[in-house]
Amino acid sequence: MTTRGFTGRRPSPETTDRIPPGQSLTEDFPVLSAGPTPRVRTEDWSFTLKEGPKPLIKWNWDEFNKLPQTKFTRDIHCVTAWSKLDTAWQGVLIDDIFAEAGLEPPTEFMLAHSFDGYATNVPVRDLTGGKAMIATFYSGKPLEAEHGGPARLLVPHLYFWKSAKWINGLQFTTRDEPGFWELRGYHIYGDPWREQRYTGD
Ligand SMILES: Nc1nc2c(c(=O)[nH]1)N[C@H]1C(S)=C(S)[C@@H](COP(=O)(O)O)O[C@H]1N2
Ligand SMILES: [Mo]
Repeated sequence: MTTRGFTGRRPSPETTDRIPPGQSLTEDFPVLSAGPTPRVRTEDWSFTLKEGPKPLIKWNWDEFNKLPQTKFTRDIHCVTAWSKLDTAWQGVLIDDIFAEAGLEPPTEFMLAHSFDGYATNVPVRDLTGGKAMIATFYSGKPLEAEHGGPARLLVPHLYFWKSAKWINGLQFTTRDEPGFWELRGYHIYGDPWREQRYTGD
């Protein structure tokens, strides 16, 4: 049997390779938030790097947007079982944030913090090496509030709950401290290729 002339919506073998176990492709972009969408005005926005309780450096919106910009096209995978291919983002790499701050990571773990009180933990090595950014544009347009605008963390190789929307800072922690969903049964790390959905997976 041949599938050469097949013109339906079945994913190509190449696409199938990009969908982690238990996931299905979606064309639209679902919105998932634990609470109501905070409306953060850019004049009220700031981003603070902290080591434990100690602030290291803080940028306002205008200062932050002068940092080097990077474009980034990646597949994203939500723990509610949808995956979306080739999503296009623009923002500031975490590498460039650390470089601008003139720091070497003092610990191995971070917590991302957001304006809605949300938090999520990510190892530093998953944020560096070009793997993650603070995104301010999606698909060529300023990031919409529902998807975390004005700025969200984007860590596309982990389940999407790690990509904190409405981010206002990153905090170095000495231990891998669970965030909002990790305290409520989600996996501490969240690798979609190993199906690390829930604690103990
Ligand atoms: N601040 C904040 N970030 C968040 C959330 C949230 O409730 N608050 N939800 C997370 C979850 S569970 C998912 S799946 C993604 C959803 O992002 P989206 O709404 O852009 O699809 O955002 C993550 N980031
Ligand atoms: Mo989610």
